[in-house]
Amino acid sequence: MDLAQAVLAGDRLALARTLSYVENGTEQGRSILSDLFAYTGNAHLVGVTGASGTGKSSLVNQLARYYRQPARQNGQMEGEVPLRVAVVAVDPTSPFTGGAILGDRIRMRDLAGDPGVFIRSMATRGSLGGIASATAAVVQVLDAARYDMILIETVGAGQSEVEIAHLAHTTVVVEAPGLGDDIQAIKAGILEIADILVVNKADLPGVENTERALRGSLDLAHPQPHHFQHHGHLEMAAGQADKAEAFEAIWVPPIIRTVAIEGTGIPELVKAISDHQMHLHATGGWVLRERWRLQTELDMLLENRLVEGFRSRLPVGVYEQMLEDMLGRRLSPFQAVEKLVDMVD
Ligand SMILES: Nc1nc2c(ncn2[C@@H]2O[C@H](COP(=O)(O)OP(=O)(O)O)[C@@H](O)[C@H]2O)c(=O)[nH]1
Ligand SMILES: [Mg+2]
Repeated sequence: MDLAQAVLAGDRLALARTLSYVENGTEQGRSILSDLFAYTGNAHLVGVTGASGTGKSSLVNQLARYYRQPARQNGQMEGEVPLRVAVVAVDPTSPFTGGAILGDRIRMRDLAGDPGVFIRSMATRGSLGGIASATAAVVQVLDAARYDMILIETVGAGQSEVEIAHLAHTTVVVEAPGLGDDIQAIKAGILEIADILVVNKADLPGVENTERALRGSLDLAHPQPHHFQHHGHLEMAAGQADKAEAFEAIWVPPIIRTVAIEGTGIPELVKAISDHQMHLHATGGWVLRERWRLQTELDMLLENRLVEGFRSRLPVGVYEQMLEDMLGRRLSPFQAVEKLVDMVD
């Protein structure tokens, strides 16, 4: 049995090996990915992002535990088997052996014996673009390996989260009180990508302030549906059905309070995640996101491939020379690009 078949058959060792090949971008990894791709597209990908220390790993741990409960208790239909859960931790700010990941490992230990859970920390070397495409590939393998929920934890630091968020169907942005006056998500502009907002550490003082600040910026981002909600269904007089439909297509990110260390608010968060999934399916948003996700990946790979190929065809030293000429203000960046492209064509 080859490695791809072993992954499809649920062999964990084969899965771990495949993930390493794929993460390292080896030829073998690419070939297995191509074999597995037809089996992807079933998992619900949930990104969990926010500043360091807000409690993302603790939340992901609780979510995984929740999804693994017998079906009746986790909100699924009676008789259904618990969901299979994979966790992918991406933390470029901490070295692979660093404290944060070690802490995550300890937290995850109680999940580690469960065959329905698979946990993977990304070895985050290389460029952000490289991390994003490696994460996309790892997620695909887990999807093909029939994990229903794939929770992707990333540290909120700006543009890189936006890139990685493109991977997910549902993006959960985590805030916590007491991390300074500014709301990290607003500062980094990641509020725009939030489908669900979590105010974790709701046991700490300042939770009201954090929630109020989030609500304030949400109102700016989603003025219409909020207005609609305020005036309730009375506004839905005859002739306004079109308007109602338009409103229904808009998803207003709910704000959910949690205490991850106690498991408080986890059922509400699980419900919000499942509501969002249903919303996406009901509105056609799921297909749009799939397209968007795949387009992001295609663009990323195409860009990497073209730039790599292009650079390898440039005569040695030319690129550096262009840079020197730009530094000396003898060439504009546009001129440099034209010259480089002409040289290879
Ligand atoms: N008081 C309190 N502490 C929490 C809560 N959730 C997480 N923590 C603690 O906050 C710290 C950072 O949590 P962690 O999950 O590693 O955050 P991450 O960096 O976002 O992944 C740890 O010491 C957790 O035990 C919470 O709801 N309340
Ligand atoms: Mg963490």
